[in-house]
Amino acid sequence: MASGPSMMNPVCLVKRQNSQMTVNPNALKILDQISQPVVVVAIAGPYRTGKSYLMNRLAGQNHGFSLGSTVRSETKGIWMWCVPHPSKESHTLVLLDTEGLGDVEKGDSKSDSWTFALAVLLSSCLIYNSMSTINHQALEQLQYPSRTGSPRSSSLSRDTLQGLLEVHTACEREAIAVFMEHSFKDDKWEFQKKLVVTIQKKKEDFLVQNEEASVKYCQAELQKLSEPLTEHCLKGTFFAPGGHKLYLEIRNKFEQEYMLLPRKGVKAKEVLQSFLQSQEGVEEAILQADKALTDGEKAVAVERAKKQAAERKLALLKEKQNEEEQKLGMQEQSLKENLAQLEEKMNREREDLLRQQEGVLEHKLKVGLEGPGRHLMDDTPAPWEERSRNST
Ligand SMILES: Nc1nc2c(ncn2[C@@H]2O[C@H](COP(=O)(O)OP(=O)(O)OP(=O)(O)O)[C@@H](O)[C@H]2O)c(=O)[nH]1
Ligand SMILES: [Mg+2]
Repeated sequence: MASGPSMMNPVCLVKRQNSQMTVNPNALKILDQISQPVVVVAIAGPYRTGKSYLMNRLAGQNHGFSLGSTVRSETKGIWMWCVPHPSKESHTLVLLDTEGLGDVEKGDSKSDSWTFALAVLLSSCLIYNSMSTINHQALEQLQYPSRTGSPRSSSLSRDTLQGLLEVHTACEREAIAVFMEHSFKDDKWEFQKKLVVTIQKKKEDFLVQNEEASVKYCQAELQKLSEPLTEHCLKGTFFAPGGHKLYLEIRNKFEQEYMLLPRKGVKAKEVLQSFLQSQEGVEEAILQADKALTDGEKAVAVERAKKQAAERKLALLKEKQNEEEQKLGMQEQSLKENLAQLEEKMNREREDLLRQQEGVLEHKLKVGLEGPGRHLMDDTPAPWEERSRNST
């Protein structure tokens, strides 16, 4: 049969001395001996907020993780207590109590980050414990698990506009969901509008950054690949009979190499186009200087070059139009996403309100039927009453 835990008291799992953290081998041995499935619950949060107290209660005990009676932080490092799971049979509950964050006497915020990161990574469920409201610093720290947990990479997708917009849509959906979860009394959508503007601005910044990165990369690569062309021009090898044919061969090879280059990004064609445009005069000069060609052949070659240039311009124009349409489509989708999530939130709130009203009604009916004073005579304390009695 799978073996469960047999720990009378918690043990230190990760010891912290200044900024050095070490794992306690004895704690690892205890973990090794557990063959049952485990549920790992870790608690983290500001120092002196009752974390150890709460973990003792989760273990079904009043003692265990040591509680401090002064304002100095009590728990150091990470402590572990493996107990039978209270509701899941043949499961072990691994409780991890961590050192309080933000103790100025410790004077080392790096170990705070390590403690918090370890709590996030080791646990299957993380409790963030704090007194009163969650402050800005807490929110910053809490962003960490969502960032590590997200499978999406934050690096820019430089290949296509579509790719970048897809990443943006997923991020936007997440941002709106977080906003909806935390917003309240935003009756005139004042804050939601601000969110829309902020997200839009961020998206535009990213698009600009993405374009700039692409231009920089393409220009550098183009410079390298076009070296043979430049060298021949400088040496004058193109300005000889058969020079135009040689020029076209080398230029086509350069174009092919450039096209095969990976990860050029959104500005690949535009950068190539402006390079080829700058070459139009050069080609014309080489063509006119080429004595191996008859006037008729030269005229045909000029026409061909003009036609190719016009086709390239048209293709680029179409692509730009396409991109504008994609951007507009995205804006529409963003608006829809905002409205859909807002509607969902309003429906949820309406349902909650209805449930609350039904609850109040039911309670009133019950009190009315049982007669006044019944609830006053009932001296079984509610869980929260019990806790405040114990702790005062
Ligand atoms: N009144 C009251 N006291 C509490 C409550 N929870 C904990 N305490 C008391 O507050 C003191 C600090 O609690 P701990 O559980 O040690 O706090 P902690 O967050 O683990 O502290 P550090 O380990 O130093 O970060 C102890 O004396 C507890 O008995 C509570 O809900 N109400
Ligand atoms: Mg503690």
